[in-house]
Amino acid sequence: MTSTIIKNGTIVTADLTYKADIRIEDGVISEIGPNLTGGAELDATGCYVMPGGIDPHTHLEMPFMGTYSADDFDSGTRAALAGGTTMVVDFALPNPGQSMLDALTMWDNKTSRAACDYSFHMAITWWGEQVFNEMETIVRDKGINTFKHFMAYKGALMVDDDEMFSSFQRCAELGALPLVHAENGDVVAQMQAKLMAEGNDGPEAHAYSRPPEVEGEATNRAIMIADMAGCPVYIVHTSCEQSHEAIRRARQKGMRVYGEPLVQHLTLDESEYFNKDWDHAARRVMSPPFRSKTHQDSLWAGLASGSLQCVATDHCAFTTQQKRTGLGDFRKIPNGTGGLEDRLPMLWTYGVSTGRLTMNEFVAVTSTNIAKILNIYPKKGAILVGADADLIVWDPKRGKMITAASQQSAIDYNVFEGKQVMGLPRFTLTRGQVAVEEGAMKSQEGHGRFVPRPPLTAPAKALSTWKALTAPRKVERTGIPVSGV
Ligand code: DUC
Ligand code: ZN
Ligand code: ZN
Ligand code: ZN
Repeated sequence: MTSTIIKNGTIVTADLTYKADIRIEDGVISEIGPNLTGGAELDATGCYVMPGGIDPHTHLEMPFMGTYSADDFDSGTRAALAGGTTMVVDFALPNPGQSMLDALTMWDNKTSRAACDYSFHMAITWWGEQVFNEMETIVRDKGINTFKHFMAYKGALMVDDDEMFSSFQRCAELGALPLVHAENGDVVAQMQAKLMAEGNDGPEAHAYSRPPEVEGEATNRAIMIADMAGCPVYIVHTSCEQSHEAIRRARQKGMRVYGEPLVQHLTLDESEYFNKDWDHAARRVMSPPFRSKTHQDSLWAGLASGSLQCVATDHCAFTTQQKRTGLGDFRKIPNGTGGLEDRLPMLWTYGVSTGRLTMNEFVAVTSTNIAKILNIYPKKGAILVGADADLIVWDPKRGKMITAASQQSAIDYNVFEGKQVMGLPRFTLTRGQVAVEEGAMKSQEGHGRFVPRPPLTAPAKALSTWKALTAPRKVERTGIPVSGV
C-alpha cells in the first residue's frame, strides 16, 4: 500500500488548530500524529492543512435561458481544484413534465471527465403523482437528499406555493432537505416588464427588477411553508439583510433553517452595474443581483455569528458572447457568474485576513458545515482517521492577481479580475491524489466519483413550531343554534 505523509503543517479544522502530520493510504486519512515517517512526503512547512472546500452550489453545463453554461465537469472541476475546492454539488434540472430519473441520467452522463468528487441536488420544476413517487426513489436509491425549488424564473423553472407545499411535505416524509431560490417571481416579472416599457433595457435594470424585498418576501414565505410542512429548509444564495433577517428569526425560534451567501455577494457590490460599460455590467448579471455594502456587512456578520452557515458560488459561467444575447433586453442576458476557482482565496483574503472570520470559521463555512448539512460528514469536511483525503495545504504567503488569462474556467473574463488575493493552495489533494502543486495542475480527468448522500436523520415532524401550537383538534360542541331562530 502506498503511503503519503503531509509533514510539518498546522492542521486547521472547524473546531481545532494544532500541529500534526497526516498519513494517507488508499485515498483515505489513516493516521494523524507528530513526526510520522515511512512514505512519500508533501512538505507543509508554513502552511495550514484544511479539509478541501465543498461548493454546495454549481451549475455545470446547464441548459439555461436558451444556451448552456460554459463550464462543464472538466473545466469546472479543474477550476474547483485549482482554488482548493475538492467537491462540487451540482443541480439536475428536469424539464417540466420530464421524469426526475431521466434528468438524473442526463446529468450523470455529463460527469465522465470530472476531476473531483461531486454530488447532485434534484430540482422540483413541476408537480404531479410521478414526481411524488419518484422523490422516494431519488432519496432511497439514488443518494440524493436535497430538492431545489425556484420561486423565480416565471414560465420556466418557477414553482408556486401549492407545488412547494406539496413537495416540502414529501421532503418531511422522506428525510430530505428542500433548497429554495427565494425571489418572488411574479413581482420580478412585472417589474421587468415595466422597466422595459420605460426604456430601461440595460443590465442595470436587472438589479432594479430584483430589489432585496423580492428576496426577503420569498425567504419568509419559504420558511413559513417549511414550518407548516414540518421540514428544515436551506435558502440558497442569501444576498441581503431582508433574507438574512428572516433566517435569523426562524433559527431563533428553533427551526432548522440554513442560509448560503455567495462569495460574489460578499465581495462585489451593486456599483458593478452602474456607470460601467455594457459588457462589464452584463457579465455580472446574476440572480439575486449584487447588493449595497450594508447587505454585505449583514452577510459577513451572519457567517461570523452562525446565523448563516455556508459560502457557495452558484458557479454558472457564460461567455461575453453568450451575455450579449441580452443586448437591447436585459431579460435575455443569461443569469450567472463564475467563482469556483476564486471562492477560497477571495474568502480568505477578504474574510480571514481582515479579521471578519477566524480560520476555523473559514473551514466551517467552506467545508464542514456544508458536509454536515448535506449529510456527508465526516467522509467529507473533516480531518479524521477514515475520512476521505480531500485536503488543502494552504499557503497564507502565496498570492496572485486574479486574471481571466490564468484561470481554468472556459470563459473569457473573471468577475474578480484584478483583485489581489493572498492565500492559495500549495497542494490540493482529491482522495489522496495531488491535483495541484504550487499552482501547477496535475488533476486527472475522470478521477471524480459520485458521493451518495443518505436521508437526514432529524425527526422532521418535531421541527414544526406551528404544529405544536395549533395542531387541529376535534371540538365537541353543545348548544348548536337552530337555524331560523
Ligand atoms: N441564478 C443565476 O444567476 N444563475 C443560475 C441560476 C440562478 O438562480
Ligand atoms: Zn438560484
Ligand atoms: Zn469594465
Ligand atoms: Zn443556482
